[in-house]
Amino acid sequence: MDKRSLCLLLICINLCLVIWLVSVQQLPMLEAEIIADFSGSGGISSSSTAQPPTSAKSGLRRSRSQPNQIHQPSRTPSNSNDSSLVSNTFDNHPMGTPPTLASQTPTPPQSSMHLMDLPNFVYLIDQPACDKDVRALILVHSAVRNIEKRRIIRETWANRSYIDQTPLKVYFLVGGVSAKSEKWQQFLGRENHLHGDLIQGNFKDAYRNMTYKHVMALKWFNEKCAHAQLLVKVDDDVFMNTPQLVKYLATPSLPEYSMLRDPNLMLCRSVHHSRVKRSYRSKWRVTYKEYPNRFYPEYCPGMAIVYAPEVVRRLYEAAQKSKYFWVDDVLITGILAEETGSKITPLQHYLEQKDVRKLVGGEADLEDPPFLFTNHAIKPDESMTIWQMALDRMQRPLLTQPAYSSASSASRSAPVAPSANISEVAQTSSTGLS
Ligand SMILES: *[C@@H]1O[C@H](CO)[C@@H](O)[C@H](O)[C@H]1NC(C)=O
Ligand SMILES: *[C@@H]1O[C@H](CO)[C@@H](O)[C@H](O)[C@H]1NC(C)=O
Ligand SMILES: *[C@@H]1O[C@H](CO)[C@@H](O)[C@H](O)[C@H]1NC(C)=O
Ligand SMILES: CC(=O)N[C@H]1CO[C@H](CO)[C@@H](O)[C@@H]1O
Repeated sequence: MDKRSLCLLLICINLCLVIWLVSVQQLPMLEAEIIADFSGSGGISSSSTAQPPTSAKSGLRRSRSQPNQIHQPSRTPSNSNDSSLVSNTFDNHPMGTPPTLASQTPTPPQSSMHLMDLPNFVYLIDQPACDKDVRALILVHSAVRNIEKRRIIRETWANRSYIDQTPLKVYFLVGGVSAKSEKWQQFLGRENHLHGDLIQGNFKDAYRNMTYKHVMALKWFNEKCAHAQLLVKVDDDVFMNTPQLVKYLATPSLPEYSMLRDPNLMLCRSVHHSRVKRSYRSKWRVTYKEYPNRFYPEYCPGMAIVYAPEVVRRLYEAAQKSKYFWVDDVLITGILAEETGSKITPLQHYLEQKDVRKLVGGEADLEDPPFLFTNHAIKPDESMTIWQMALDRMQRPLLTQPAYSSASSASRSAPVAPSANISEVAQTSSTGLS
């Protein structure tokens, strides 16, 4: 009896010791990883094992990373390719007048330049503010290297020949590449030159930096598109049924029409009672410091979320003051939504993997059931097939005329630089759709 309880006590003490040791050692580990990260290959994927930033550690993280700040244009005026990238950005400025080259001078521009705990946030690639007729802004979260996914999306549900005739606007959000991957930056510059649809922040594009991207989406909408009725946030492996959204926006007799006008809308397939991953084996382990509770609050998985502007504003303001937590959807649509009293509206218009297979296999109709989003991990050929079905359904011969001329003519008084080249490119490279 006595021995037994003594044994138990010893085990307890041991356990406590182990826990304490692990928690104390996290800091030096983090430091080592950051040094390795920045002196190492500098590739985008090399950071995947880095510890997520927390507010307790962010001071350290910042002071270490600042000298290496990736493609901070104001710090690298000597790099001609960087400055050409920046001037390309300014060509797209809504007013058509380049700001007084703040990027070339060491003084930062006056508007709020921080994004959560990042003090020097800037857009490395930017787009003009939304036209008045934009009703829904669709921001697609994409990783720098997901060129193929962006290509498929541009060929299908975000095809400009279609989108430019609708009140929708689609942009892709990417992060920065490390200074050593300049080729990728040049590639992105060219991609944007062709398509004019990238928005790039200067935080490193990394899985554990997704919260920056999400808050950047809120920021961009808030500052450049707040008159629109909706912000749609999707991942680049989701098929978004854009014609269906257009229909809902334009048909007052449908219940969805009024649902999408709810000023408190935050629409998604929410997740309840999700347990926090604590396993030490998991690459994506969340520490107790990062998030202390056992379960997350109800939240919207990031793959597809529809926000009303008022909700975006509230969440953005809360996020700017919030401690960084790398699980972006939990932080923004769970924790901060709770904090700001934003409720989730359950999304019915959604296709599971098996429904996608049925649809693609011809066993179901595009409108039966009607959907706004598919599950994530959609395959290219599935996207192509569903888009072809959507095209077949729309009677108008949408895609016969030269791309982009009709829709953009009305609103474009500002000189948007690449438009001439875009149509050229679109015509010469229209090999894609089967
Ligand atoms: C800029 O990019 C071009 C190719 O696009 C390359 O030939 C040139 O060396 C680059 N210049 C600098 C300073 O990196
Ligand atoms: C949009 O669709 C048209 C017609 O199917 C196609 O020729 C074009 O390449 C598509 N646009 C893009 C950017 O893929
Ligand atoms: C996130 O971005 C910041 C700013 O660019 C960078 O210092 C940090 O290392 C990035 N985090 C990861 C995990 O790559
Ligand atoms: C590649 C290409 O065609 N570039 C053209 C883009 O548009 C400008 C101005 O319209 C031309 O000067 C470029 O030659």
